[in-house]
Order: sequence, then structure tokens, then C-alpha cells
Amino acid sequence: MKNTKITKKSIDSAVNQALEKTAEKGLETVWERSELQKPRCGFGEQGLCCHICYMGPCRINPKGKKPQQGVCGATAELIVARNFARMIAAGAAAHSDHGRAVAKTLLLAAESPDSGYSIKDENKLRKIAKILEVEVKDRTNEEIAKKVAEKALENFGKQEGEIAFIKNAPETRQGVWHELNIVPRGVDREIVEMMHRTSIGVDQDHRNIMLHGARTALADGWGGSMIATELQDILFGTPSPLRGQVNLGVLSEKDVNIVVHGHEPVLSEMLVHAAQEKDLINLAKSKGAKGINLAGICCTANEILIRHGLPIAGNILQQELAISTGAVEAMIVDVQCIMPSLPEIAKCYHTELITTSSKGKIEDTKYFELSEKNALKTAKKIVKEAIMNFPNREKVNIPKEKMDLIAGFSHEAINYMLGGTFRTSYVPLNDNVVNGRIKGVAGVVGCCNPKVIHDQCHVSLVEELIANNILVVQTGCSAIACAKAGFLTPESAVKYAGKGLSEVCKAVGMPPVLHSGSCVDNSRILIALSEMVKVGGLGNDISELPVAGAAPEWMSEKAISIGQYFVASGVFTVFGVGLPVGGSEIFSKHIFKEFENIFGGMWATEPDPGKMAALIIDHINKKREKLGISKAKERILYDMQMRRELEV
Ligand code: CUV
Ligand code: SF4
Repeated sequence: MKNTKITKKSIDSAVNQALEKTAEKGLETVWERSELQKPRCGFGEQGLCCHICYMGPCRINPKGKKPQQGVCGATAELIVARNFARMIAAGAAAHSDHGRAVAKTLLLAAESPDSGYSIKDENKLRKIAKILEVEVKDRTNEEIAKKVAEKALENFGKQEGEIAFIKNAPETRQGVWHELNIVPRGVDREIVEMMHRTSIGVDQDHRNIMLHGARTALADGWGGSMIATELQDILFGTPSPLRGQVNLGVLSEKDVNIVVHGHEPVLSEMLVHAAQEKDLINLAKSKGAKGINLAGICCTANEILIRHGLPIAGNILQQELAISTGAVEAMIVDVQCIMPSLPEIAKCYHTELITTSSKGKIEDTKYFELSEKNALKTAKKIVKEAIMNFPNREKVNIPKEKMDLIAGFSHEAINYMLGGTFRTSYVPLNDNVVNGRIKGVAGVVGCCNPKVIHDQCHVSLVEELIANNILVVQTGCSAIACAKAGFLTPESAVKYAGKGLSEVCKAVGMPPVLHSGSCVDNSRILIALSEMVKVGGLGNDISELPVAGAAPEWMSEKAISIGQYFVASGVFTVFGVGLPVGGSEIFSKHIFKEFENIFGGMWATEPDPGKMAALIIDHINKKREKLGISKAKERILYDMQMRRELEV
């Protein structure tokens, strides 16, 4: 493209540099394509466009003029509700299908030891077995794993009853769900029913649609996603804090760079192993490289970071830019958040794009079937393919930027960090919330969106929150954004956090921003919140906790499902950018206001990160006041040393 003006597209200078290069080459990226979509269809942006049947597409005039109904008679609130609910269903489907794949892999690990997969975390296996009511006595790990996998798989196709992990929620919360009759029966069932109800001429009551929307979302958060997280921990290990690095600068000039992008660690874990094979490293050397550098993009990156400390090349909007460095021998993708633009940009460099999932193919790219059975063998073939491509490298242009970070804060790790080796628990966290050193906890998650300046909302929001002594827990592309900004280091506690939070962080040696993993790992946040309730001192339900959720730069349907399960779990949740609900005041009022009386949590939308922070801080203060802990009390903070003394 000629005359592409590079206005500030990102707060990340690595991104802006890379964009200058792509512009010089005349390549289009997500930012240029986003510009070309302007002006966007206002009906669509406000959720007012319906194409559920072919009497339409129909659209409602948002200014109160005609038409105020679709051909079938659907009103604005009905159209907005159906569209929103379908986003929940699609998002829940994506996470849950990921969960299903993990459950099937666990079954494989149990049944065929030479599959390459095995049981890494025996403690977690036993813990999950207990929740799933699997007998462990006199059974081998493999026998237990087989039953656990089968029980987990049942959760998808079950027609009646309740999905198993609902039991992880506080009793009061379960009570709310029972009262509303929205406990998910089976993951697949709720998603199918959502699609049914929102097809033409079925559910015509936006409130009733959203009740099932909540049920569907809960089937994701406490179902599919939680199954994914817990079973991945069994298979690949429960994360604990470790060091890593992030940004395009992690790509190496001297090594064979393999970038894995997508979602399921079922693939990436095997690549991690393959990339460490001696003969492959020697092969790389024989081709003139120093070694093999495996890095990630998006949630797959988060998965290999939190378990192996492997570097992250960037978040969703950096996938094209990673290729544009000219240093990527192969980008290996599976499912979700993979831009269809990749083959076009890969063609301009030597990068080979490789697909690995029968669910996600790309025309004219090499496809390596990663059937779980021969995963390691396939992974080795893929790594070899990348190595063989190394001599085809031309000019390389890697931005220097990279940042250190600490990640791997599973809820078990948070327990351990705060509670110490001997008394792992959330008691110290709750104590610090009660005494006001920590004002509250915010989960800041989700995608990036070229409609807003890349990373800016994530970073500004989180900066403001930690300055106000709010501990931030992160996942997804939001965690990557804040990692690049340097928030995920213990030193950042001194630099950015308020006095109280900073003291706590220093005492236990943790950053004020905790990276908990990928999008399915938002289920870790649900469990952490449940733990906080169970420990006591902060009310009887998640909705009483001084906590909030946010997705400042969201874009995916998955984010809507996540938002809805946070809300239905009792959490006040703010989305940036905008929400496709503005076309109906009635619907907006329902999810922004009425929801609070129904679920104890509600939605909000606010594109400005400063105002978003204010909403969250106000909400947390309101909750603190209700709990009667709004005045700071002095308490003794137990550091590791003092705790050890207590033990004797
Ligand atoms: Ni699943 S869903 S852009 S990779 S967080 Fe990243 Fe995370 Fe959104 Fe996609
Ligand atoms: Fe139009 Fe109704 Fe069909 Fe939607 S379902 S496209 S509003 S006729």
C-alpha cells in the first residue's frame, strides 16, 4: 500500500517498528484491514442486525424510526439478546471442545503408555478423582486416570443432572444457581439448547434467553474450561512460578525459530519435547543454526510459558508481525485465533505455515495430522520441516524488545506463595484483604482488538489497579500485554504498586500482577474466588467479595462467554471497546442493572481505561463497605521467616 501513514497503532514499540517494515514492503496487516472496514455497519456494532433466517437479514432502526421489528416481528431487545446469546454459545463451544480434546488425551495417556502422553501430576489426579467420585484405592495412576477421563467426558454428553465441577463453587453460589434452575446439565446440551432457543420463532423473552445464556456460559467456565485446565495439569503438570521472556525480541537470529500458535497444549507440549531431541538439535546445527528456539503466540504461548518457561513472541495482534521478522522457519497452528491472513503474509517470507488440526485447515499449507496416537512422532517431523527451512532465510529484522517476567500462578501456586510450604491456604490473602493492604482482586483477561490502540487499555487499566492496591490476576492476551510492559516482575511491585500491595508482594516475593495462564485457565480464577469465600472473613458468596473482572480489549466470542460466566458467578465485569448490545436499551438495562439482583454480578462496558479502573475501584470499595472492612486495620504481615517460626 502506498502512503500508509503509521499513526500509533500500539503502545508496544516492537509492534510499531515491525509495522513500519511491513508498510515499506507494502504488506497489509490486521491494522490496515481494520481501517478498510471503516465506517463499520452501525447495526452490527449495536447488535441490531439479524440474519437468523432468510426472510431477513433484518435490521432495527436505533433512532426509533421504522422499522422497529424484523420481518418475523422480532424486536430490538430480542435481536440483541439472540445475537449475544449465540456469541456465548460459540465461545462456550470453543473452550469446551478444547476441554474435550484434553479429556480424550488423558484417556489415551491412561490406555497407551507409548502415546507420548503420561500422567505428570499425581496429586492433582487424585484431587480431581475425589471431585469426580472416582475410587482411588488400590488403583494405579493409569487406572485412576482412565476413570477420571471417562467421567470428565461424560460431562459433555450428559442429558440430566449436573456437571461435576459445579461442586467447586461455594454452596451459596450453587444455591443461587439452583434457585434459578440454571445449573448446567451437560456441556454439549446447553450449547445445543442455546442454538435451538435462538433460532427463528422459539424463545422470545430476552430475560429467559439470558437465563439460558448464563447456564451455557457456566457450562464453559465450570465445565469445559475447568475440565481443560484441571486435566491439562494432570497431563502436563500444575504450573508454579517460573521465569520467562516476552515480545518479538525473543525470536533468535541464530536459531531455528519455531512459533507455535493456537490453543491446545496437546500439540505444543509435544513440540516442546521434540525441540529438545538431540538428533534434531544436531540437524539444526548442520544447517548452520545454533539450535532450536521454540516460542509461542496467543494462548498456546501462555500454556508453554506457564509450564516450561518458554518465550512468548506476542499476543494475537502480533502473529503476522512475528512472520514479518523473516526469522520464523515455521509457524505451527492448531485451533482458535489464527488469522486467515497468515498464508498471504507467510508467502512474502520463507516461513512455512503448518496446520495440525482436522478442525482447522488452511488451503495450500502443509498439514500434519496430530492424531494423539503418534503425537511425538509427528511433532518431530514438524520440527525437522522447520529446520530444513532454515537455509531459505533471507533478510532478518527482529525488533530488540523483550521483557522478563514471572508466570505460572495456578490457584495451587497462589496458595503456596501466600500460605507458605506448610500451611498452603488463602488465609493470608484474605487477611491482607481484610486489613486493607490489598483492597481487592481483579481478573483482567481477554484479547486485543485493532479498533483500539494495541495493549494500551490492558496496560493503563492494570497500572491504575495495582497503584490502588488491587491485586491483578491475568490470563490470555491481556497477560501478554502486561508482561511486555514489565508488570509481571517482582520489581514492579516497588515501581508500580500501591504501598499495601507492594508490602505484601515484597514479603512473599511475588509480582502485583499474577499470570495464571490461557483463556481456559480463567477457570483457575473461579476456583481462587471460591477458595477466598471458603476461607472466610469476606462474606458467604463470590458476589460479596471485593473483586471484579475486566476484558479491556476483547474481540472473541469466547470473551463473551467468559464475561457471562464471571457475571453469573457473581462478579462485576467490565468490557472495553464496546459491547454489541447498544441497540437495545431494554436489553442493556437487563445485563447492566437487573442482572445484579439475579446473579449478584453484572456487566458494564467502558472503553476508557481510566474510567474502567474507576468503575472497578468503586465497586471494590462498595463491597468492602458492605463487609465492614472499609477502614484499614493494622495487622501483622507474616513473611516467610515469621511463618516458619510459627510452625515450631
Ligand atoms: Ni484464548 S481468545 S485473542 S488467544 S485472549 Fe487472545 Fe486467548 Fe482472546 Fe484469542
Ligand atoms: Fe428477520 Fe426475524 Fe429472520 Fe431475524 S429471524 S432475519 S428478525 S425475519
